Amino acid sequence: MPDIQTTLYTMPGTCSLAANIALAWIDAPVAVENMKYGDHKNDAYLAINPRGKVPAIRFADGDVLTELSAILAWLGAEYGGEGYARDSKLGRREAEALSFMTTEVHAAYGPHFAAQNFAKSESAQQEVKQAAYNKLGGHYERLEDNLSSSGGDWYLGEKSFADTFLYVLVRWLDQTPLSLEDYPALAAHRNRMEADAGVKTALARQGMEPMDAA
Ligand SMILES: N[C@@H](CCC(=O)N[C@@H](CS)C(=O)NCC(=O)O)C(=O)O
Repeated sequence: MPDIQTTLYTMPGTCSLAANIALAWIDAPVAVENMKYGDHKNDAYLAINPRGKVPAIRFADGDVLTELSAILAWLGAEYGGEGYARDSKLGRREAEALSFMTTEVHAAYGPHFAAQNFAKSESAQQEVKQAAYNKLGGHYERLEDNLSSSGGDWYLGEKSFADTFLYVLVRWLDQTPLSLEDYPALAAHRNRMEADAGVKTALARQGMEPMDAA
């Protein structure tokens, strides 16, 4: 009998969308609770994740799992079947890709999302933001090269959870001075993802729209 009380907590526009897409792809029996921005700092959610960040999964027994890459690994192991098996070459590459996306790309967005944590004055904040965009430009080049050398359809040559996080990161690029026009493989990947039924389901669950896929 599926554990219907296990719940994934998400918030619009955030990296939690990747876990939400993964849920849709493997049809895992996990409920989704999409909070509105701000509710992640309310007592009710802080009791679940005291760091006030999404995503988090709360299990029926009250245990809580945070960190997107750990959540994706658990989903793959528990519900992924052979398609998302972890003890395969694809599984190893997926873990590598998700680590890079988390620790390098996501982390490099720090000054973009919260420049005040890095510098005090407006001009110093602009400087740290610019430094972040320079770094991100290099990261997106690496993502573009990896995707292209895998054939262009899927980040690792086959559909994997790496594609879910890549899609989120490509959406975020639009908020920066970087241009998706400079990354044609990433642009095509975004369009492929937005034609996918699971991505549509996850976007709707999170109250989000596809980007212009023209
Ligand atoms: N290392 C964490 C990062 C989680 C994280 O930073 N989540 C962001 C959304 S993408 C968040 O909840 N931000 C809200 C805040 O910090 O106020 C992970 O990979 O899950």
